[in-house]
Amino acid sequence: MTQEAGLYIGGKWTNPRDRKRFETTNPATGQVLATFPMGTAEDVNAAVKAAKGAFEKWRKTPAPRRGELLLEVARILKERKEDIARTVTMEMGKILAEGRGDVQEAIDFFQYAAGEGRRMFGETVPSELPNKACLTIRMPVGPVGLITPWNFPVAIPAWKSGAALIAGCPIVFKPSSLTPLCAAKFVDALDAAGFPPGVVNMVTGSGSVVGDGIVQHPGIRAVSFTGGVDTGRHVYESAARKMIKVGLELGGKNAIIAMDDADLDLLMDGVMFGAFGTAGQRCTATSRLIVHQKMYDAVVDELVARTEKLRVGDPLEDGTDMGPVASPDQERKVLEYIEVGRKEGDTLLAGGAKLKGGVYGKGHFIQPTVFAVDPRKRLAQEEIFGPVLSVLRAKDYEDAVAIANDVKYGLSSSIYTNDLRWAFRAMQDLEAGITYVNAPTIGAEVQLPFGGTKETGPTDTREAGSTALDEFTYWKTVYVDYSGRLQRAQIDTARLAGG
Ligand code: TXE
Repeated sequence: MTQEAGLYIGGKWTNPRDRKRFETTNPATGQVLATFPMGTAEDVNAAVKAAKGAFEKWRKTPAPRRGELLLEVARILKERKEDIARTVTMEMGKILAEGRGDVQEAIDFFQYAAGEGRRMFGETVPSELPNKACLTIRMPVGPVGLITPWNFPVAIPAWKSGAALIAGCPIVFKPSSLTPLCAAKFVDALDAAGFPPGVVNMVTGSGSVVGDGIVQHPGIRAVSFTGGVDTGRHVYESAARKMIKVGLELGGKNAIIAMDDADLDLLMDGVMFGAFGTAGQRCTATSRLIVHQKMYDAVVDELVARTEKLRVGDPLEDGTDMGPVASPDQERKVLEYIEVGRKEGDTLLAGGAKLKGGVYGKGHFIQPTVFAVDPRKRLAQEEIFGPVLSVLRAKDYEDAVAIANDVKYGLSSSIYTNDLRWAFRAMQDLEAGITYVNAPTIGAEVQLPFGGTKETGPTDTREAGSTALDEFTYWKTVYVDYSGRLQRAQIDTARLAGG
């Protein structure tokens, strides 16, 4: 049955009748799952107004108390995990084990962020003057906008909202129009936890009206965005005009380097998971495999054999390795890239076609695909965001690193080797926010910073980890003079206590 869902503003679900509606569908079956209102500028205004109204009370709620609400969200998500995980799988097509992982990541992050409420450290620094204290405290920036994509429809909203809420910032959240049902179920868990009205708000609708409206609204004091590079650049420019903080995470062209001493089985397990997990639609997906020439033939043989064995099908069914891509647009884009590979003369090693008929008849299923590619070709340079892996040959370590770094993105990276020299050099040499050793490019844990360099996004913000608060807070410096007289920094020279 199709659900009729609504907007969440000021602590209430509302379903304005006069809004146009859009559908969210299952990419495996074409079935319509729910309809949502196309939010308007008025809805954005109402949500920002509610968030502004809630700010004073929320920022003054002691952070450990805010943390208790976050723990409650984690508990509720745990209780609802299976239902939300199935919604993730039905709404965007990742296999059920990965759908459960998506929700688990949200639970993990809310538990982690709750603890930040009891840390939120500042610094105490000595003064150059006697009887004077100097310290720093974190200040919440105010209401914030959270704009999220469809590929982690629960985990990414959780990373952003968990950090904003513990910092003391009310949120106005706009989910991707491909996954509003996951977003609504996530917001429903926040609602059940009992945040004060206005602290949590969600408006569904188009990027150009709701997304842009949030970024440009004068009441929004920071924006956290995950999505495509072009949209991210636009958000960055708008945010710069308002001089507000902005966190951007815009994708990658992540590589695994396979050195000649790599353990072949371990490498192949990692490559298959990294390249074809979530049908390659992760910002950290392994989209390039750079192989030392001495290993190249053995790796390619094994890669082709394993890729051809992958079971593509119903993502809800046990035993399926890969589901559909998330939407008709995703399907079109991935098939276009496969065509680019053919036209540019890359060697197709496996897959390369849309799957049709039978269980595939109504869905967006694409064969897991492998091409042998030269480093400057488009398949080796551009983010495909689908189940297409490019294999490249390298002469030696230096050549492999040069190829790995020769792209415009810098999110995740990996090296498989048992030689400490290569492992430690790669940690320094790879231009990326994340480097794995003997593990694929995916698998971030919530207690560590997450983000990239180059066109993946500005390096001054990082989601997750102890850095998560930086996106939503600024530093206040406090001087407390308890000398009882005017003391002048840099001018007074008698600096003995009581002097
Ligand atoms: O992204 P968009 P899409 C990449 C990936 C994918 C491509 C397109 O290559 O194929 O982007 O995906 C909102 N102002 N990534 O179309 O359009 C939009 O409604 C403010 C990589 O989904 O960037 C959605 O909520 N917001 C990525 C969000 O931005 C706007 C994950 C992302 O949408 C807006 C997803 C505007 N003008 C896609 N226009 C990753 N880094 O993992 C749209 N939006």
